[in-house]
Amino acid sequence: MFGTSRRRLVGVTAGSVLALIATTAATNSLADTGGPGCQEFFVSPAGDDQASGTERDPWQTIERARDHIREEGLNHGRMLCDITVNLRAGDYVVEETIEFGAADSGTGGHSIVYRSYDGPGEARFLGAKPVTGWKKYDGNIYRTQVDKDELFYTLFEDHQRATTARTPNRQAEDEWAPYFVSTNPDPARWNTPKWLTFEPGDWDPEWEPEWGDLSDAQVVVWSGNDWVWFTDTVPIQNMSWGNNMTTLRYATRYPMTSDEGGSRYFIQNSLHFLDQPGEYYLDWKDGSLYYWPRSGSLSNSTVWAPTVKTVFDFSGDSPADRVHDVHLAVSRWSTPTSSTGTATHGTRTATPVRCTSTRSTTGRSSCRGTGSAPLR
Ligand SMILES: [Ca+2]
Repeated sequence: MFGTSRRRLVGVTAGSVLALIATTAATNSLADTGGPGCQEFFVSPAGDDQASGTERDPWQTIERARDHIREEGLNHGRMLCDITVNLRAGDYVVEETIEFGAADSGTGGHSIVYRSYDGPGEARFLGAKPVTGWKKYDGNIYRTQVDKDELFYTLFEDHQRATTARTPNRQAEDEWAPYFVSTNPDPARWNTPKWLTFEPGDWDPEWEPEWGDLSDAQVVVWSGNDWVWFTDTVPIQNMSWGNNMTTLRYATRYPMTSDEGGSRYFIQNSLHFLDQPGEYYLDWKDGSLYYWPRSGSLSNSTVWAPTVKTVFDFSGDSPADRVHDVHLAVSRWSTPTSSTGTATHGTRTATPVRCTSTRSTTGRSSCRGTGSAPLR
């Protein structure tokens, strides 16, 4: 079902799934975009990369336009005006990060402009792909199969992030509370960060009718008692129900308890914890995915699984040879903002594609667009 690599799926964050086209790396006015004699190309989700790239015969991917400009040398030497790539309305599923290198730069003081032709927000680049094949499993819970080799760590229903099935349940969409708190029965165990002892009644032995049933489950804990600026997410290794204790597969960053008391935590990723709308459980052993839709039914909504961590990547060969004069623009319309200049709509809206220059240890300069638009 998923054609992408595990590498790209690891570490996917909530904000990285969708990138609306917005202005970034803009250094010049866009007032001359698309002027007489300037080359324009068209891309549409319904297009074909074997097409000619015209309005009536558009390409399907932004990469096809980028490659055409690069391979035909349209931006080599001194450009006489901007080159415009018009992105027609629709969803573009991004299965690999879209990369722009120094060879994709504008030249001669002109730019290559990739713009949402049909208006702000109409061309949407989705770092996710639909999950299909759902069938009713039990009550409100649906089930489907995903590729075991390409698992993921988050899920979306339409543009809203789902929650890994957990207990205790979140009391609100914008809160992680409430939590359990680890206990401290034996001061000799304060420095054993692989052992978590729980309050009797917090954990239910029925969660593990057979040995190992909780092997997919994880503890998400703010270890170190009252420290709040990080969490450890650690799989459960085994249970000792008689001692109200679990042994974690890995040590947490700090001890689970101290003389100040226990650490707050919740447990996640078990079918036993899937008991409210918006929760999902992924059985890593056989690739079964379970979800309770917020909408009540999957007939009118789409579930998305992430494909990439970074939607757009602007980079260069060195700090002195960076990609430049490439614009991602919200729309094709220009709006007068003063008597002396114009600005695209993108300069007046939030900028979901963030672009910052960094230098790696290899000296490679990069500028990454990490779609940070909220999915709602
Ligand atoms: Ca739950």
